[in-house]
Amino acid sequence: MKNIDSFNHVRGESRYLDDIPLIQGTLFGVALGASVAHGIIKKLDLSEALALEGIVRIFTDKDITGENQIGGIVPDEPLLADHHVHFSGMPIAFVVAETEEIAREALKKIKVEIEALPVITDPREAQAKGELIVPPRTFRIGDTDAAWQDCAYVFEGKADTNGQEHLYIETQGAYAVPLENGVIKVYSSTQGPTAVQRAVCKVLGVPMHQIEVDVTRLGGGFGGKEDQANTWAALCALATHVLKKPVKYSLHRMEDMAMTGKRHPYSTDFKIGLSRELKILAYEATFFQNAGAAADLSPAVLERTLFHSVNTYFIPNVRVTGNSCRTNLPPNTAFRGFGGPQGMFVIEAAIVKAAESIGVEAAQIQRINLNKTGDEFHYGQIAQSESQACWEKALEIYGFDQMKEAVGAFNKANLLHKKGLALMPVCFGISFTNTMMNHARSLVHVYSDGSVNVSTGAVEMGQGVNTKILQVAAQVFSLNADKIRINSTNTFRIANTSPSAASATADLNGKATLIACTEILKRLKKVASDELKIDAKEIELKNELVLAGGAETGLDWKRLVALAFMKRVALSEHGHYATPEIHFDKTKEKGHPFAYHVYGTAITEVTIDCLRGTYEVDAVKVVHDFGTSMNPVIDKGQIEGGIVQGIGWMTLEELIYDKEGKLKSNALSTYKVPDIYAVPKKIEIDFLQTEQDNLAIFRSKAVGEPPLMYGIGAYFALRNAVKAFNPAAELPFDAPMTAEKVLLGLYAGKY
Ligand code: LUZ
Ligand code: MOS
Repeated sequence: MKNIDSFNHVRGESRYLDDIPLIQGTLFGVALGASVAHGIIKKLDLSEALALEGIVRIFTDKDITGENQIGGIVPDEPLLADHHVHFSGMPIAFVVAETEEIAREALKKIKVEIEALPVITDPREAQAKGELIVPPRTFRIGDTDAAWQDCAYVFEGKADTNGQEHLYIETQGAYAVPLENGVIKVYSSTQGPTAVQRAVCKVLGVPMHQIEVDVTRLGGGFGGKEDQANTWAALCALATHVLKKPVKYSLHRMEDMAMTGKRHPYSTDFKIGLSRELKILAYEATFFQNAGAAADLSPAVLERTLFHSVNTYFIPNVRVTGNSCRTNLPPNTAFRGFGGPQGMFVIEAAIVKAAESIGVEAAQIQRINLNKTGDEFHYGQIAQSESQACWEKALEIYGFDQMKEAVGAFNKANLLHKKGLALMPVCFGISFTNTMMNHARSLVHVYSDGSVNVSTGAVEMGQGVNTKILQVAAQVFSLNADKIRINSTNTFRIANTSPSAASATADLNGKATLIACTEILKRLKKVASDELKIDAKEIELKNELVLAGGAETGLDWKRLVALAFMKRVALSEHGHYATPEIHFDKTKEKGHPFAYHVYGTAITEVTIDCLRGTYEVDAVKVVHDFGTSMNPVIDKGQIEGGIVQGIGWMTLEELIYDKEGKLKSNALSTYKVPDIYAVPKKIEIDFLQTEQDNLAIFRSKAVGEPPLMYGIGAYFALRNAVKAFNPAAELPFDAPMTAEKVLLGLYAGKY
């Protein structure tokens, strides 16, 4: 079954926020962002801007009718700056005008004087000055202090990863429309309709039943719209609340890049100890997360870094500590992987450091330390592992030994081009780490004509979740896809949703849909049983027909539904699903936080040009643990996209803030994302289909985030290629590995 949106997408008919037909009288808002990263607002002169014809109003913090607060986990983020600005791009004022052009014209006429204060951009500096968002957390197992003595090898080092711009194709935006009785309908490009509803209610000072948030689909989210769609929705809704007019704001790309947070950069110290047989006996890491100027989701992101800090290895003695450091960057936020990739990069760097120092291949250390079913993670959960299965299958089906030989032969034969290989095993936990967020609801209506309409809390952002939810309803009712529609995501239909995030959306909302459909099916079977005078246990729906004991009954879906309606049987159901079994005790930092883990192994091969430092990714070959994929086409697309996005983070995408906290890489001319030339020449994906039961919908494991981490393999493959040219190069673990860094590495120490 292909993605149900594919037809509309290729015809340009899919509707995004900016495609919503405007209501007469709509006004247009634009936010004014701070021009410095830290300072005190001394003067804000709006007079010249207000004098422009067509300006309706300029909102500042003084105009907020409720609370000037949009912080989620920690209430530390004003919607509009009061006296203080904390990051460059922080919204100071919201201009509302009759046209967008006038609003943008007015922006230039606002006079702001800000007295600059010292700017911190480095998380280690922030930590040293006591600027932490929340107290540090430490996860541990065993006793690392005692374990070092048993180690034949101990290595220490530092590993840094940079941030990443989400670059969803559809920028952030919102459109607020007044309904009657003070109700406001907010169209928002958000992964979290309820998060938007909460933020709007807080800022306006109104109850949640007054704010309807509606989302048809997003042109990408990647985590950037889990929390950070709130700002624009709150600004538009505030203006609508005060002016009683529809207000829209759809951000320009450069505004979006400058004002919104990104993946968190991290700087980390590590220490790894191994036995003579290369078993990792102990591992320690201290993470310095660059949270930016406010908490946003940083504490949760940091928590996932700690969870995934040993990747897919079993290590008996672990102590990992995370610091969430307050700096003067825009608040960094969720990004596909949610801190997991940052944690995994460090353990992989530690393994490579150990391998290079001992003089063995990293793959040797990786392989013998892969976890097995029954091993305990440092946070207490017992692994149900496919780690070795994925690894061994990848080596075998892709002929890793031959690949290695071929690369060796190539490197012998070529002076100015070198190839590098790396293996990247991955293990990613599925569930929100915050246990209370793991529930969802689905509202299923069967109409009297037999057509079906499903609403859930899932937001379609290109990942295909609506297709999967439709498949659930189609399978339970045994209907053709064309009988089923998936509604927009709407807070008046489905309440208290968790954001579409954590790779868990299809599982949570799919299971709620399964529950609702199964309940309706039970009633329909009862109707058929009464009508046919056959035991309900004998009744089965198949291909829109009602069968009894496998034989046709003359009753079909349409007639059965009509009959049920005549008999006044409820044809709607609201299903609720909460993930069972999961729990986590933060006082002990132990528990069973994940419904299950997703495993996989990627082999990456790259070629570098040793004159220019440029490179190509020749191939990424993966064995991925899908459980039993319910939609191989969509799942393959997710893996391919994840790999490319991960490679981008690890190689090309270089986020640059200057010392003043200003974003220099603020457009696509200065921030390089993967294009068609940068994607691997070859991507092969093998489905590890497993039979044992799991908590995924139809046993089809979550696929959104795990593949991003395969991209980490590209970093280490490039490193190996550089070493093939210049074995003496001292290369810091400092991602991304841009062409510039490759070039510096190739000639390091040579001239
Ligand atoms: N969002 C969140 C996430 O709020 N909690 C999580 O655990 C998570 N994990 C991955 C991606 N987004
Ligand atoms: Mo996400 S990083 O699953 O919003």
